[in-house]
Amino acid sequence: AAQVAPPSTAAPAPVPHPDCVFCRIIAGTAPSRKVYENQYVLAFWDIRPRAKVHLLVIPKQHVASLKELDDLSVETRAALLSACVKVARDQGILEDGFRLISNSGTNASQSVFHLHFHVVGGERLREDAI
Ligand code: D5M
Repeated sequence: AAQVAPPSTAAPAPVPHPDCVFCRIIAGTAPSRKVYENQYVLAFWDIRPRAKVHLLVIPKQHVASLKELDDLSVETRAALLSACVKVARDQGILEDGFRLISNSGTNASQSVFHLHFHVVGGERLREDAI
């Protein structure tokens, strides 16, 4: 019988963006403290934590910000939000509450132009912080 390949469920290989530090973290050419990874997303500690727990969740496919969200596959979009909740649970901050933030563009003072969600908690957060 002819061999028929099963349908592939693998995500397409991410296309790294030149000079993007988060693409270098994904490629393994820049260091990070990873906490979770799957075929769509990566989660790691923020280099400048502003709370006891401060993680970043990013898509492996480079897009600059939420403005480009629709350029990501529906699987990646779902994986991003699920990973944020999963890493919060794994860090033990789900029950007491946490904050999920994505700075997008100039008015939000976005500083790294690879979409990322800040997962922040582990302590009482000020209303105007982060
Ligand atoms: O936040 C960008 C965030 O990214 C900021 O909290 C610092 C963090 N950052 C920048 N470079 C790194 C590396 N190399 N590892 C881990 N975290 C990093 P924004 O929302 O764009 O203002």
